[in-house]
Amino acid sequence: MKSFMYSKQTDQKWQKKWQETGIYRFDETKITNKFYLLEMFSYPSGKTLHTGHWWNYGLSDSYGRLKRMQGYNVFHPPGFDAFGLPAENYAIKTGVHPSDSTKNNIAAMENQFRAMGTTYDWNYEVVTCYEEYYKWTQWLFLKLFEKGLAYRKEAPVNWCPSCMTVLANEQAAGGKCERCDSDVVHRNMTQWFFKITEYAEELLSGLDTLDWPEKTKAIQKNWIGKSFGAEINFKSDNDTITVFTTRADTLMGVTYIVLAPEHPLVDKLTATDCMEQVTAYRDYTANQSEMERTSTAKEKSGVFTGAYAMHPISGEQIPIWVADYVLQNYGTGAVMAVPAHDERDFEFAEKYNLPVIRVVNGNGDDKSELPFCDDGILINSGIYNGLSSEQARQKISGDLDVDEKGKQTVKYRLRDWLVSRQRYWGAPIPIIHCEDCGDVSVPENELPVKLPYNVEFHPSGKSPLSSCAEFVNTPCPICGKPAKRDTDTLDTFVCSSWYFLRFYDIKNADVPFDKTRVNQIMPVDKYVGGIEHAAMHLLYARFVTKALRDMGYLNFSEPFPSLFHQGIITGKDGKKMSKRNGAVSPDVLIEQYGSDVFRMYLGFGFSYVDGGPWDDEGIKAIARFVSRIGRLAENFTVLKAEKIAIEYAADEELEYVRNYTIKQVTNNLEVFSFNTAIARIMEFVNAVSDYQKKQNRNSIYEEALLKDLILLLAPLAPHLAEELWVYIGCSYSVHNQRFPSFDESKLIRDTINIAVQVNGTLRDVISINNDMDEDEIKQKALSSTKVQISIGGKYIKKIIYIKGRIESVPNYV
Ligand code: ANZ
Ligand code: ZN
Repeated sequence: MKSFMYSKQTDQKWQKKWQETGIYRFDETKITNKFYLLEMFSYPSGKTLHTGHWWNYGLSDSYGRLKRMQGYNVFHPPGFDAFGLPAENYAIKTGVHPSDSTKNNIAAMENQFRAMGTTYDWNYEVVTCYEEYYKWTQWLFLKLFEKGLAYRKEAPVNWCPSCMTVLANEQAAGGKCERCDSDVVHRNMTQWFFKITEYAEELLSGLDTLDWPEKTKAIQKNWIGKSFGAEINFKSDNDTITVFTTRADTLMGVTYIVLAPEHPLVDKLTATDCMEQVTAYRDYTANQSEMERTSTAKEKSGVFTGAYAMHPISGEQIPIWVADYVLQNYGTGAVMAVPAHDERDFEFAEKYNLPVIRVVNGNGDDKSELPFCDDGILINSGIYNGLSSEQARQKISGDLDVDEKGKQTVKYRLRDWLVSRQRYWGAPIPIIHCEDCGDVSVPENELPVKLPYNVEFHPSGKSPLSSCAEFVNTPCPICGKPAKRDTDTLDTFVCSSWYFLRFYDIKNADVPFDKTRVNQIMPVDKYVGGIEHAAMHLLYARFVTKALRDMGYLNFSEPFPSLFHQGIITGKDGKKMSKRNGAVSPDVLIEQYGSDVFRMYLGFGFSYVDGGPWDDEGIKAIARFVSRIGRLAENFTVLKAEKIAIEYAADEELEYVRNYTIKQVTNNLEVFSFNTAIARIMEFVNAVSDYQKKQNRNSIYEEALLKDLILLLAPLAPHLAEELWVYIGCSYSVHNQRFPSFDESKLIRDTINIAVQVNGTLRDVISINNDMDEDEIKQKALSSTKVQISIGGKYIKKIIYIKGRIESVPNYV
């Protein structure tokens, strides 16, 4: 008898065979049966895969293997998110050009993914920094630009002084740079934005249709931040001033109104004797930028117009001022000023001696100093006194609506997505700036705008590309005059906002994806990745999908209807994994134990949803478990050599365990609960081992048991299962077999134990037969001595029987 062996050599043997036979090639002819499994792709930033990668990609692969064995045509493509700061920072650290280091890193990672034994079909590999990919990232930019969904404006932006680049709001949440944790500062710069706000409502309402973790939906919902503001009308003679406010609750505290200097009503309303100073003030503000005007540091200024407007509730006459801290292009260009509860209004009122009326107290009647800008409880507001700010906003805007004096408006917290970066390692923005023609698209047939190789990429705060004259200077595509290319590159989140659309048409050189093909393969049936992307990648990808749908390229609205987040494996100290805190390189463990021992160890040692701190203590136990399985197979081959049974004879007790195991493992794997699945398989191994100790072993039955065991193992230990499968005499490949199914009827046991309670206290456990009806069960419960004693001859008020579980006999005293 040949003894059973599993090692790293086993892995290599089968990896070679899988590659030769193309077993994981996606079958394009069976597209209607597709199952698109995708993991959020990785950054090729370090040199080798660490345990975290094995965790993310190895176990998700096990899920894909289950789907294959359930008969799905699984589409499981690999990819690399190769542009962006991690690759660039790595290159800066090592002195190697980002393009070279990235290519090397990708090659090393590809090999390791093979060593992991993944089901990736390498014919569909996406690498975002290759020209044939970023050409289409640029195409996406141009499509959005043509649709008015990409635009350029000067804006206060988040600037990371350490990475020397701007960041999206999402990357600067909490005032810290997402990449390096430095404090983010604000700068005014001209930047490119994607108009994600245009889709705010649909991004919000679409969440209801998604099979996503509730927590993630809540994060997106909160980030989109739908809230209700109000527009309120103040009458002034024959004109109406409409103000926009988010604080309708402070309406009774309004002491003046401010119009932006450019507001069209300024000329009309201003009293003759005030005209001179109003005109002078307007000239003065005309020379200032939006930034200067809204700077909090700047001293407030303004002038009185000599006109008044009527308060919509009190009917009082409110003075109308002109001031530059109100902007014409925001809201309605007019503000109701409430100095008691707004910083700017307070400062202004102090300076010009305007009244300050407090209308909101802190909770618990806290009369803190003014201005008090939080929500609280209303005072000095007539019938609204005592309401909370939130209640008052609803009530006041509701009341105004009835009289057509105002209405609720919707407001979102979501801001447009800032996509330009002053960094080298990204897709150049395909725009040419011409003095005469403005911002001009690079013609589609000239894409890609190639990222030049010889550029000083160390960060200086200026776009590295601006120092590259050959890149910058180019004729205007419209008028032919000398013009300049945009020198910013696209945020790497733009690359990943559409990559899932490219995989299935990776070789297409004419379009980013063929419409028919993309609609066949999409949406992704299961998306697996970390929750840290909840308000970034997962939001951007939804936006881009909806925008492309509206341009007629896609016939679906959501790219990822079903999402799973794995937890995080941390270092021994609970912090992000690094060599220092005990992260053992997978290579070492694989060398010693083999890939499947490592994969199963990760699956068994940690809960996939929760993750946890790294600990390699238990890996030996998994290695022993693998040897035990090997011995079961050896014992079987000995039996088979000695005596072949003539007919199949099942062991009744074992049939229960077998069917139970199959049911549990299937259900557990469906929800990524690898640890419980492996625990059930371990119990099954014990049961089979007990069977092998019996005198009258039946070889046909035993073969059936072992086959099921190997099939159950196949998703979790793909090389080991392949080796076992062939070892017991079956033919290649175990991965083309169906996952075992179970017989529900075998799970009903003839006798079951049920608990009997009296007045809610457990008194006895009785054994009943499956075919007993309710009356018989009640009789049996009452005949129990223990139950009799606790009832003590008292009157029984009610007997409740809950099927298969419990009987309760409350008595009446
Ligand atoms: C009355 C009020 C009372 C306000 C109060 C605030 C606090 P966000 O949240 O940023 O949208 N506002 C409205 N239009 C403006 C404009 N064109 N230029 C400058 N400021 C403008 O800010 C909305 C608030 O900013 C509005 O709510 C308005 O001031 C001001 F205790 O109205 B508020
Ligand atoms: Zn031009």
